[in-house]
Amino acid sequence: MAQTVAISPLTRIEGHLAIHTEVEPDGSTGRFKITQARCEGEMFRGIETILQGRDPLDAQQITQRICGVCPISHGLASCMAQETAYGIRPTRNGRIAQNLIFAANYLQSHILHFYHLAALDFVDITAVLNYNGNDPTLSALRNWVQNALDKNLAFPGAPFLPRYEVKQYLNSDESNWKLINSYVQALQIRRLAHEMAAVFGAKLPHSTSLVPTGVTGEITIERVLAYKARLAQITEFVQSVYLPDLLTAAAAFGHYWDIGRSYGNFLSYGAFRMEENTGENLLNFFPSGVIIGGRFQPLDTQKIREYVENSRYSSPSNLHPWDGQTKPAPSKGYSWLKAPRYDNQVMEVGPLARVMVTYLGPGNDARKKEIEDTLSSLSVPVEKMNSVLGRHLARGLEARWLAAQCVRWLNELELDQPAAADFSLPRQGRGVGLTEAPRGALGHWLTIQNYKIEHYQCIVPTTWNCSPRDDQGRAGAVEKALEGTVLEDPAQPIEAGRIVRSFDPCIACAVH
Ligand code: NFE
Repeated sequence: MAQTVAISPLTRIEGHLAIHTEVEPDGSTGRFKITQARCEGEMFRGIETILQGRDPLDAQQITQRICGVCPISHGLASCMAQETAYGIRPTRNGRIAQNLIFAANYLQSHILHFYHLAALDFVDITAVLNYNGNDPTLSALRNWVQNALDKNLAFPGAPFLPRYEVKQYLNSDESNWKLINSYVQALQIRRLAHEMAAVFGAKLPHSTSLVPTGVTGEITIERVLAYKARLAQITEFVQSVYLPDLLTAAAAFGHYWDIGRSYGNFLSYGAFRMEENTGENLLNFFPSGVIIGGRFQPLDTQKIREYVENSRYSSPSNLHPWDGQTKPAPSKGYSWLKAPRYDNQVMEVGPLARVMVTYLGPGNDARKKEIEDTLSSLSVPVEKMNSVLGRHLARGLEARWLAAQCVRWLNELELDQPAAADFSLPRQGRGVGLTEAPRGALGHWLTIQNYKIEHYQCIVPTTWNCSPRDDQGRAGAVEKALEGTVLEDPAQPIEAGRIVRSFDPCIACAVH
């Protein structure tokens, strides 16, 4: 008989997300299969509405407040939307300094996701109970776990349960212990990444230095060296801790190459500008493009629409973001996320989408080879990238590529040359800023009238991934990835948690 399984709230993500599923017995196996899934974004923000009537220059500050995890991507999308509206371009130093701030935030975000959000789905944290050294963080963690066990409190791996069965975790003490050590080390590495972003970004999480055309600070040798020293430590961590830990988890949970498959349609706007230009169709370090039916197509943003049939909005459905509206209707639909679609298709965005666009699109031969070499070392065909483990692996590859590229960008900075250009605001104009946040395709669409923001719409990565059903009833990407999944035990739906977390959702962003 059909029953419902809910995870509400889903923890170890950003923001408020509930997952409701219907499950049915999977033959006579004693297991259950998800037949339908609903992703419910459970809050409203209204930042697009707050922006109306404000000075356009406020936008890169206000939109950064959409999120504390990926603020730089919002700041940059906003700066680029303003650049196109003002008819200006970044300076060389400005572009590179923005890339360096952004890359630092990416590295921080991917490491955060793997260790501090996702890893506890795979690691038996009780391995820390054997710790008898002097490290204050590990000692505090051990005491916390002991206290939670004594009082039967919720575990970070399963707040809706005392904890999962041990069989769900890495099965060797050595691996669990190694991952717990890395978890603690990763806290320090993320701090370094924030410091590294602040070298050119002035402060984090919400940078005060981002402006259209570049950054407000100067490019000095002290800043270059401060960034470089931190980058060396982070690169070392990515190479000798993050990637090996990722491969340990992949080896132990190999069946997750077959779990969490979405439609296989991928979208990337491209990110990290490689030329002093703005607007659409730029030369980017992460390329833009679309994969539908396994084939690459160039990006055409005219094909984007947002649907609201199942969303908590009374605004018209099927609008392009130039015309998009945000009118809350709390009693309608089942999610505060809209449902963006590209050419009428449901798209997955994020690291996996970028890796697939890199792999199936033109150029980037060295990265294509790296993808192939990594997969063949795991004996996994590229088709299996569309999975829980594929999403984790894509983040690891990106971290390696970005860390290496930052060295080149540092070398390309021109000391004591301007890091931004002068410009004046037009009375009216409109502009679009397209980039790739760590979690995927991010667009800001801006219209200016009488020197004020008349209209502002954002379509955000998690809005794509965690969207509810659209007007045609098609499930969003995460909903699709859940459907068909077999749960060993519906009372402990760890498979569903692992699938949703592999997308690294941020509902604060998604509802913006
Ligand atoms: Ni709030 Fe974000 C990223 C953006 S996700 S984390 O990465 O934009 O929707």
